[in-house]
Amino acid sequence: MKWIDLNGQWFVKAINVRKDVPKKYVRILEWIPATVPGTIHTDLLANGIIPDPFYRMNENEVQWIENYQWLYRREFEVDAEFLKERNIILHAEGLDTYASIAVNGKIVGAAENMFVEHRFDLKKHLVAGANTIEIVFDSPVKRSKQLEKKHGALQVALESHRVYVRKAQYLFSWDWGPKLTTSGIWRAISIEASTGPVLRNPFVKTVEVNKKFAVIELSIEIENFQKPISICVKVEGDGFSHEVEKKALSPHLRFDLKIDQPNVWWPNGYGGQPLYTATFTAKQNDDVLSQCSATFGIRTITLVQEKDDEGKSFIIEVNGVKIFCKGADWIPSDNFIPRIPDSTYERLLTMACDAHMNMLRVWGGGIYEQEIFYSLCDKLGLLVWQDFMFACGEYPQTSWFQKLVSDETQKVVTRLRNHPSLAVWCGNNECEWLFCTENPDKTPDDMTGSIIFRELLPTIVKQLDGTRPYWRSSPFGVGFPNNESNGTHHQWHVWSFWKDYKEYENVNARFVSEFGFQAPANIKTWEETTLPEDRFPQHPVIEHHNKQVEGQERLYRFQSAHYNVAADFKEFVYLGQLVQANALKTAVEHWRRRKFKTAGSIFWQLNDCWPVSSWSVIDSSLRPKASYFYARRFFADVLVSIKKNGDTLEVWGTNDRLQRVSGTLHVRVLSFKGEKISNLSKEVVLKSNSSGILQKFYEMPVSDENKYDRYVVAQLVSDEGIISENRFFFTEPKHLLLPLPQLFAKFDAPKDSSLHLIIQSAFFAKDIRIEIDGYDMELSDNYFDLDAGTSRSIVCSSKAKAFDVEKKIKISSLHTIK
Ligand code: BMA
Repeated sequence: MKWIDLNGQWFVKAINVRKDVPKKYVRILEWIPATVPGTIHTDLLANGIIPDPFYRMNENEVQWIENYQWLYRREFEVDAEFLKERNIILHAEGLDTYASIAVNGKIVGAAENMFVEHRFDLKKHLVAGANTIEIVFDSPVKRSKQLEKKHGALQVALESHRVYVRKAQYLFSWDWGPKLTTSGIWRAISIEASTGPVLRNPFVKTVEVNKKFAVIELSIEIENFQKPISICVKVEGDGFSHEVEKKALSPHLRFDLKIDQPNVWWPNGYGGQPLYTATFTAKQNDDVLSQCSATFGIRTITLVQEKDDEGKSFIIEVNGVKIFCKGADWIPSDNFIPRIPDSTYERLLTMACDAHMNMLRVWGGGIYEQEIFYSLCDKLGLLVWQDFMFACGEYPQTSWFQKLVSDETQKVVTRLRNHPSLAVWCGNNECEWLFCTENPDKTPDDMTGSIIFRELLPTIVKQLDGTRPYWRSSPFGVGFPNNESNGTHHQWHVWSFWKDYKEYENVNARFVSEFGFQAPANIKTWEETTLPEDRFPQHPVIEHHNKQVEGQERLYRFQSAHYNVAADFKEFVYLGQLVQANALKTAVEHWRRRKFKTAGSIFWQLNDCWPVSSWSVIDSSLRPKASYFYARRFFADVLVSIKKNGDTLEVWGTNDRLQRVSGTLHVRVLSFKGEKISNLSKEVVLKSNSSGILQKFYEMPVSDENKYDRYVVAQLVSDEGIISENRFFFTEPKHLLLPLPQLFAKFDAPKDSSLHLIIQSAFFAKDIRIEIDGYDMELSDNYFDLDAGTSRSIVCSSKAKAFDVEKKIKISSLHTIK
C-alpha cells in the first residue's frame, strides 16, 4: 500500500456569498491559509478574521459563519509510479458535514455524515505531477432547515432541525455549550494506492475465558480478494507470543486460538489491563502485500437483569464479577474538536482514573470519540458506555435517513469493537424519555424514528460485534422509559426541576446514568475568558456563559439553601462549587450504600467544551472544581458514609474490593473547638464487594441545641492507616457556628520531585481551599475538612521550589463571622 498524506496546509475561502459581506470580513472572499484537520472557525481565528469565539460574548459575533459555503483547496504531487497501482482511493476519515469533493475539477464524490470515514475512487482522476483537490462544504444549518421544511418538524429539544443532519448535535448549541456550528475536514485525509489484496476490519473476540485458558476468535476481511492467499497472524502481549500461518480461501478469514493461563483485562480498581495485539500480514513470497493489526483485551462482559423485590437489577459483570459502575458522562472537550491535543485526553482520563472511576459514558449528543480516547480507556481500565449519536428528540424515519444511519452504525461498530474498554452500546440519549414525557398516552415505539433504536442498531451490533450488551436508550426501561424499578435512570428532578439534592436519597433507581448539579468554572478560567469588570455573578457576560435556561438562577437558589449567598464573584464560585460537591456526594453515597440494588452512579458531567458554569467537575481549562476532589473521596474503593434515617443515625461501610476489609471503626462527636464529646470504637469487617451498616445510633449523638457547633466524624482504620473518613453535620453549613480555625501551612522538607504542604488547624476547619497564586499546581487534595488540632500533608506537583511558592500560598476555609 502506498500513501499520499493530504493533511497540513490547505487554503479556504467563502463562495456564493452575497456581495454584502461586512467590510471587516472581506478577506474571506480570497484564499486564506487553512489547517487540515481543522474547522472553518479555527481557520478564521488563525487568520485574525474573527475574535476568539469563547471570549466574553464573542460567540454572538461569529454566528454568520454557519450560513456560508466554504471551499477548501490544496495542490499535491503524484508520481507516475503511484498511478500504476490498480486501486487509488481518497480516504477522508471525517468530513464535517455536507461535502462535495472534486479532484482536478471533476466531482469524485459527496458526503453527508460527519461521523464516518469516506472512500472515493480516484483511479481515473489523478495525473502525474501537480493535482488539485477541492472540497465544498454547504452550510449545515441551511441544509438541515431545508430538510426540516421538506419532511416536517419533529419533537426535538433545542434546535429542532439538527436531527436531520448526521453531525455532532451539541454543535447546534446545548445547555452547556455555545452555538458554533462548524464545517471542515475534521479528521485526517490521504490517498491510498494498492494493487493486491488489502486486509481490513480485524476483529478479536473473547469466546471463553476461565482460570486455565481463554479461547479467542480472530477474523479479518480481505478487500480485492482474487485468489487464495497466506496470512500470517501474530498474537503478542503480556508475555505471550504466538505466530500462525493461515490460508484464506475467501475474502473472510476466521479461526479460534487458545491462550493458556491468560491474563484478563479488568476495569480500574479490579486488576490490571493487559493488552494484546494481533497483527495480520498478507504475504506473497517474502513481499508484504498488506498488514493490519488490532489491540484487544481478554475479558467477558454481561448485563445481569434479574427480578427482585424492587423490580429488575441492572448490573454490569466483567469476567463474572459484579461491578458497581462509578463514573461520569463525557462530552467533547472543545467545540473545535480537531484542536484538542492528545494531552487533554490524557489529563482528563487520568484524572477520571485517579478519582476511582471505572466507567465513562460517551454521551449521544457529541461524537464517536477519537482513537486516543478509546486506547487510553483500554490502558486505564475505564469502561466505556457508548451511546450512538442521537440525543433528546425524535429522528427521521425516512428510508434515506435510515440508510445513512445503517452505514454509520456498521462503520462505527467495526471501528470500535476491539476495545476491551467498550462495555455497552446504547441507542441514544433521552429520546424515548422525552417523547413519553411529552406524550403520556404513547409508548416508546410510537416515537418517530424508534425503529432505529429497537431494530436497526441492535441488529447491526449483533451481527458485527455480539460481545457486549446493547441498551435501547439512556434512560430506558420497561414501562415508563425513566423508571426507577428497572433499566437505567436519569435523575433530573434534582437541579433541573428545582428540587434540592437531599431528594437524591429518595431515588432508588437501578443504574443512574445521569444526575448532576451545576457549578461555576474556576476563577483562573474566568480570568482567561472575561474582563475584570465582567466578574460579577449576574453580569451579562457571566450569564452568557451559563447556557441553561434559568441556570444562573438555580445557582443562587441552591447556594442560598446551604450557604450564605456571596455577592463577591470569587466567593460565589467557591460556594457554588461546594454546593455541587455536596450534591454529588449525597447522591453517590446513597447509591453506593444500595449496592447492587443500584449498580451504577454516573454523574453528569466530567468535562466542558468551553469556559462555562455547567455540571462539569473539571472545567474547560482542565482545572478541577471542588467536586472533583470530593469525587476522589466519594468514589474511593472503601467508603464510610453516615446517613440520618428518621430518628436513627447509621454508619455504613461500602467495599468495592474483591477482598474483605477489616479494621477499627471510630465514631466521634466533636465540637468545633476540639472538645471530644463522645467516642465509640469497634472492630468491623466489610465483606468483599458489598455494602452494609457498621453502626447504628438509635438516639442522635448530637442534640438539637448543640447542632450548630458539634458534628460526627467516622473513621475506618486498618493496617493501611485511615482508609476512609467522613463527617456528618446536623444543620446546613450556613447555620454552623464555625470559629476562625487558625490555619497554618508550611512546606515540609522536599521529597522526590513534589512538594509536601503541611496544613494544621487549631479549631475545626470546614472546606479548606488551597490556592497558590500564579501557579497551576496539581494538589493531592483540596476542599477538605480538618478536625481541631490536627494536620494534613498535601502533595503539590510542580517544578517550582518550595521557597518560591511559600509566599504565594493562600489558605482559607468556611467560617462564620461573629
Ligand atoms: C441531560 C443530558 C444533556 C444535558 C444534561 C443537562 O439530560 O443528556 O442533554 O446537557 O442533561 O441538562
